[in-house]
Amino acid sequence: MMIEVLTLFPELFPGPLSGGVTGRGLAAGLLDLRLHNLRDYTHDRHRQVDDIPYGGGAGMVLKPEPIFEAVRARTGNGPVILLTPQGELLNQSLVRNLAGYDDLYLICGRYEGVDERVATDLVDRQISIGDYVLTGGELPAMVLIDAVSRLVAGVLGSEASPKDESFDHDLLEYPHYTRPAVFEGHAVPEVLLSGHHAEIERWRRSQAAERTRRRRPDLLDRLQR
Ligand code: 4HQ
Repeated sequence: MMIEVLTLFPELFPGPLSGGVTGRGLAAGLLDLRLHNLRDYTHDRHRQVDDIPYGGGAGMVLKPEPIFEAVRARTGNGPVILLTPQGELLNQSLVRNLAGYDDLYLICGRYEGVDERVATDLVDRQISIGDYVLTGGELPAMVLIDAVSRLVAGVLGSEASPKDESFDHDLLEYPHYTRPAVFEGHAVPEVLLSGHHAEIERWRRSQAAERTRRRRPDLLDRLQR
């Protein structure tokens, strides 16, 4: 899978993507991360990427021309995605959908964001990683790349199995334990030491359901609809 990123800070990448599962995917060429510096798509002496907002107000807005030019120069044909708090919330079902493309093109804003015509007339989707305000779209892009790339065939080794996991059955994960059987006075639940596989399975299902009900009732509401 090829993932292109348009950013004012290409040096932030691969950053945390260079380690672990994603790092191996990149090294093996299963993931092809291509960075584009927004400033390279300007043509004026000052290489200006931003301008003051029409109507006044604080901060600067990214100009449309360099962003349109960069996207029009791309070779891929998968979706063009803008990372923005105004977008649809990223969840595992959206991640699965995105993992089905051969390529993605991610646009990272800075300052107050991008000229609205980028959102209305250039991009295919707007995606948010959560309801908080960051300084730029680069960390959201890395979050999206991490989540998508672990589903790309071959990127995932034995560290995780994308089948039996949180959100793949729309519930939180059951609790996991490893040795020692007693740590600082806290024992591993008896059933897990029993070797009784049917009982263990039943216990894990009920733990997953109960912690979802307590911690994330919104996930259960979504299931009922
Ligand atoms: N941004 N999910 C980029 C975010 C954000 C988010 C704020 C996007 C700053 C310029 N992006 N602008 N949350 O906080 O995607």
